Amino acid sequence: MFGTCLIHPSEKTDIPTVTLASVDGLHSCSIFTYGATVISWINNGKEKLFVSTEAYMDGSKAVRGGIPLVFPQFAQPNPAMAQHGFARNQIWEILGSFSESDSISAILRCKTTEETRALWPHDFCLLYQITLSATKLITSFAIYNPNDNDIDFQCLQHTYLRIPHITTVAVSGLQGREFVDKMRAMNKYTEENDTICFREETDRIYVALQQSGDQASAPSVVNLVDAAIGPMMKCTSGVHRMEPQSADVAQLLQTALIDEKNSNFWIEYTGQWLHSPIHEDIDVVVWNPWEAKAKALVDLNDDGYFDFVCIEPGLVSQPTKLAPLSLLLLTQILEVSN
Ligand code: TA6
Repeated sequence: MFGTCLIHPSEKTDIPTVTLASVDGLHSCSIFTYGATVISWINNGKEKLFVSTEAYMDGSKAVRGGIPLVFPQFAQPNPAMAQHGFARNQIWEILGSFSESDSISAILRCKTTEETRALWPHDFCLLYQITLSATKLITSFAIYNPNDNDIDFQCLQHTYLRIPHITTVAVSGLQGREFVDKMRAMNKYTEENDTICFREETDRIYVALQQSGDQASAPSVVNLVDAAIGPMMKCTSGVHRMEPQSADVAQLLQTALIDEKNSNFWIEYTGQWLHSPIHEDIDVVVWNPWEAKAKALVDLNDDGYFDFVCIEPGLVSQPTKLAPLSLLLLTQILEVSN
């Protein structure tokens, strides 16, 4: 057996936390059910994610760090809804966990509430599968559309990667992509460099490479490298879209994903997709707040910007449309390079 799953109270609130841990004690991952926020990923005894020392961990505010989930909006196109939407502020339910020979997974779910409907007048079902293994953390964020009509939304995994120092790391793998630069009036540019270094506030949306025809595009592969350590983390991400193959599958999907609390169907229905090649490329946001913005953020310690870079896979450069009874899966594979 690779690992175990434990549900326990959190440090500063009774809102539960799920902790996946390898039986050898070397690897673990903790998911605060407030926002289904991964707040820790320890690989070979070393923490790989950044959480601010000033982060609110009592369920009163989205966690500053870890992997907050963004849905149904990125930034604040709808000013009546919180920046980055409401998914990271809901308490998610724990559907279950399952163990494979080389990994342990947990599955959480978030469904429509009165509060969300007042903010966004559509039904939805979000599912989140977190898989811990000896070399990887795989986070699969699924959006299911139970409505009779299409829904349009943005979604993203806002991943804060822990680093030795912001001036010694570089991000590679985005050369040739167009990006929207939030620091230059949202103007569009093309990335000329094979590595991106950080010397000022950086806030860019690198846009997914468009599929040509029905040619599936490759997933995004971004590498985080440190001048002293060398390659640190390989971040692979992409999208699967699943339309129900038939009416009875649609009914089964509707019942299982919305009405039942067990995770078995989710595992069976999506299991084959989770391990299949990723079909579609994805946007990647790269962010570091630098000094001034770090000082302005109440839940980020002033020098916290030295210690992280955000590499955030999502569908944010334009709203994504999802047909009725269909499911979109946004998968992030974080693989430790050393
Ligand atoms: O993903 C980058 C970004 O959109 C930045 O513009 C910055 O606002 C960051 O997200 C953090 O947003 P938050 O709402 O968590 O403070």
